[in-house]
Amino acid sequence: MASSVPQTPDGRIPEARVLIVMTGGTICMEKSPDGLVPARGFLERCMATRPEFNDGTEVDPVGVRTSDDEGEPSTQLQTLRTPVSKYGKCIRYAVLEYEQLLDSSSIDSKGWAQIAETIYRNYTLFDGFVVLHGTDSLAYTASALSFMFQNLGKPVILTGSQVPFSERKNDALENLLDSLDIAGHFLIPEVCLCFNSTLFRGNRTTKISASAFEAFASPNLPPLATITAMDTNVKWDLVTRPTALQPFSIQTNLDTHHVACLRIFPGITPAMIDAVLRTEHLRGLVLETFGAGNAPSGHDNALVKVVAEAVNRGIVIVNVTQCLTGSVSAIYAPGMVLGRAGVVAGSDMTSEAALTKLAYLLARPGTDPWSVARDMATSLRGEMTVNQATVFAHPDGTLSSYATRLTEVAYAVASGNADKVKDELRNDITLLNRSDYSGNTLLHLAATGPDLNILRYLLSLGASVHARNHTGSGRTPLFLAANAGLMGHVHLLKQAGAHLHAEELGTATLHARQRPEPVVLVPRSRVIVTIQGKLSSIAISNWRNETLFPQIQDRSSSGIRSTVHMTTSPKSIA
Ligand code: ASN
Repeated sequence: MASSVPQTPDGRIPEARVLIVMTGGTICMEKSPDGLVPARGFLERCMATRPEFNDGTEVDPVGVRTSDDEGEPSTQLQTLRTPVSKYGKCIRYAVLEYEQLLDSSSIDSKGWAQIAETIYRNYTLFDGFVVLHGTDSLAYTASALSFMFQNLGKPVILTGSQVPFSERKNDALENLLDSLDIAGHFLIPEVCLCFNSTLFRGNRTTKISASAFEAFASPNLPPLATITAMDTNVKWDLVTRPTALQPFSIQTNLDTHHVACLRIFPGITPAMIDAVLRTEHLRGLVLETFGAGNAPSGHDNALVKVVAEAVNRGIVIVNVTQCLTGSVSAIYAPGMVLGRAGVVAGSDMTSEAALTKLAYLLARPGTDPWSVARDMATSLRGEMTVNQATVFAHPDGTLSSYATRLTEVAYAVASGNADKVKDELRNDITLLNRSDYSGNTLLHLAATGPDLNILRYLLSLGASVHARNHTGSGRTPLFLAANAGLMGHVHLLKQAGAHLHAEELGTATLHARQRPEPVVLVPRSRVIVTIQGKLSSIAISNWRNETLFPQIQDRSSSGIRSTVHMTTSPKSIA
């Protein structure tokens, strides 16, 4: 990623749009005679007055959808803009505050549905989302949302704080700033939890402290990113991406009223477990067991018997460990016996993930206990570690060898060499969502490339349809395909959830144009151009400048920026 991105060709600073959704929690709380309670007006009270969050520019309000009505956004919200980041972007954001702000101990599946609907309605209007939420049930909300969002293609970053923003020494400012930065700069298409300078996959988290700033941990998966004053280090090889050719959708109903969680303890009796398992209409139980998945067996195996009977009655029972790290496996006899009784091994899932996943799966139409049990043992959103060999090697080499590999695979995409594309990506999947200096990813190239199968292949690997390059307001692959009149490409991208960004709407026509705009790579070569009417050529010395449009910027040594026009189809004359 380029360390600094200059203005767009028309002189504007690139902008990302982020919607902040305020649900309540300590982050927005104020003191009251009854203790800390959520307070309204977060944007004005806390953000507008801080230079980190407000560069002082007057920005137009932004339209937000607050109801299911399609069409024009119904609510106009005050908008602020951050100063330019070191990534060369401003973040333009609004805060959507819910009518009823809650301490998160009162947030349940109704609140999860409300958040999911807000993001779904406003999905095409923003580049990313930040959800402000109390910490008490944050890991549950993060887990639930990860399942409720199907084919999520944009970052959804949940955060909160242990100390209110209004207190002099707090963790709210940093958590919010980090979350906003991630949502505006990094296309991590997951539900994440950002806390204490660390970005976690949401469904891997658990709250580990009632008071420390280090309030969350992800015991069985390293952080997706760590944030220092100098840098944000994203572990791209850990990031999951949607791979189905389906647009973003949500499932808002979860069967939370018919699932339960039970912690095994020394002395627990089979009768106690049986009583829980006979709760009226119970459909699923998360059993928190000892160590690698063990429960007291006793002499007569009575506990296993009540469990086996419940499984036979159609109750899905999932075995997760009480330990913070490690996973359930059948290495000990008691664990194996539970497995034989039909209990699903929950691998290294947290209780939060297991419970919300169970509620999600049980609410899917046409399910039966068998298919729920099967899917509980499958990783749906990266919530559990599945035993499989590493498919892709990690990037090893130096920056230059990485850039060379990126150039090679980019060439293969642009020239329709499907075998080469597959080979390169099989060796190094992290090339998939990398962009060049112009912000173009492989998908941008494939969107105007000659081979529809390459486009399909990249989508099947999870290439992001929402990546925006540095042309104009930031062009998406869909815009380029539409502009080039490639209707097959347009159709496929839309199937995978692509949409035109708010600022692209009205600029692109989804109809064939006579002369497509070329996107061509010309590394280490020269292209013929005219500069102010004179035939000329410019050397393209490295791969960063290689994606050409009919209009490109010449940053020659004179320092004069002039628009250069192609006289012919751009072609390499290396
Ligand atoms: N009770 C608060 C909540 O979860 C705790 C917090 O946010 N730190 O809403």
